[in-house]
Amino acid sequence: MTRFRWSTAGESHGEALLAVIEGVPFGLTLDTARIDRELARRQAGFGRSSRQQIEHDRVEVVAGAYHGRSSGAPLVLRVRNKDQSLDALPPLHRPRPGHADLAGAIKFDTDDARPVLERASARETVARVAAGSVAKLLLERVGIRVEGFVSAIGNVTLGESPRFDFGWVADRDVSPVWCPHAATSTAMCDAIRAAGAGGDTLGGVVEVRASGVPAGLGSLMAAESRLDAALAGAVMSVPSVKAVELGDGIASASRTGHAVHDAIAFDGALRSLQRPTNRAGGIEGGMSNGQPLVVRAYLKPLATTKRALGSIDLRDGSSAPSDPQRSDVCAVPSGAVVVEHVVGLVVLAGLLDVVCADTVEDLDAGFRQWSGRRAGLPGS
Ligand code: EPS
Repeated sequence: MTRFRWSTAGESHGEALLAVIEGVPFGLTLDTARIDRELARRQAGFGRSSRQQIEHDRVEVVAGAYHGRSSGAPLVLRVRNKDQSLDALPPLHRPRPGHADLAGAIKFDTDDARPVLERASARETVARVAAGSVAKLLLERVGIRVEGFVSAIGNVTLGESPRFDFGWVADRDVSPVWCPHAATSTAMCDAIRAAGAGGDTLGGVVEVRASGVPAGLGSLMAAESRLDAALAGAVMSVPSVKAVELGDGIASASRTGHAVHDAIAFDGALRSLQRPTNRAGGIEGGMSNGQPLVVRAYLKPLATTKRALGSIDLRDGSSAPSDPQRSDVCAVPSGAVVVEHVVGLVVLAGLLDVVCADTVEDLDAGFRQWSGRRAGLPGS
């Protein structure tokens, strides 16, 4: 029985985006100002469309609270859209290659892809960030921290991987593209500007790190209980993500075992296991291994391009340029925030699988007991 799960509802230009979160322990202070700050991070980032000037995302707790704290009931969060023009918007007959338009129109047997794109829109990620903010509030209680950054936009790549101590967060937070390196951020903005000027779009790479994750989340025993599979599935479900990498997964495929696997050591004085490298990205055998998690997501360029792509009119099959919609040039900075929150949701689900917690106090005590028993050498 999975105790913790979440889902979202809502359309890009409908009334609101909603998140339903089940399994939130009783007694969590629902810090809406904190959730709003995370929503603001998602909205920011150079390369977004004028839609972000219209929307000012604010969370409302609709259900599952009692005097500002979680009540143990399903928690329902709502973020209202300011642009609620859904029923007044024109039909979409000319699908955009790379978007959900065509496959969705075929699936639902309609020549108007409007309802498809409304739900496929990355606006839905507002609800994921709201839900993920609640997950992060719970994770922070037990010392788990999850942070994301942009490591590439188009062919502009962050040269050096930031250290594992989160010292880079302050630099990320002053970057217009959430990249913790000033000169690279400037080059990324230039690349976005150039793509936009040519009526084109850009993708990129985001990286999420999670520290304080104890060893033993997830399980090797069944396919659906593997933490790596859960992370890959959840991150892949974020719009635009086309590939997910854990640790140095991609480079590992072309290296030898000795160049890939992280040696195991034991510090007798500290009575703690040590891994001098973390190429596995904190997961071995589908389980967390006590090292920081490293999750990378590769985002394709947005499918809505001002300069149209080749398409057809669904009503008669005639060649026609794809339907231009108001859109972003690059949403990779937002993607870093979204993937960060999705990773938080998966880690929390893994934690609540091993530490059963009806209340936040159960979570605190259960975490201490569970991870305390697993410190030092196993079986000792
Ligand atoms: C999106 C298209 C744009 C984006 C939107 C995602 O919206 P609009 O068509 O209203 O200009 O701005 O993202 C958001 C609104 C958001 O808040 O992230 C798309 O087609 O996916």
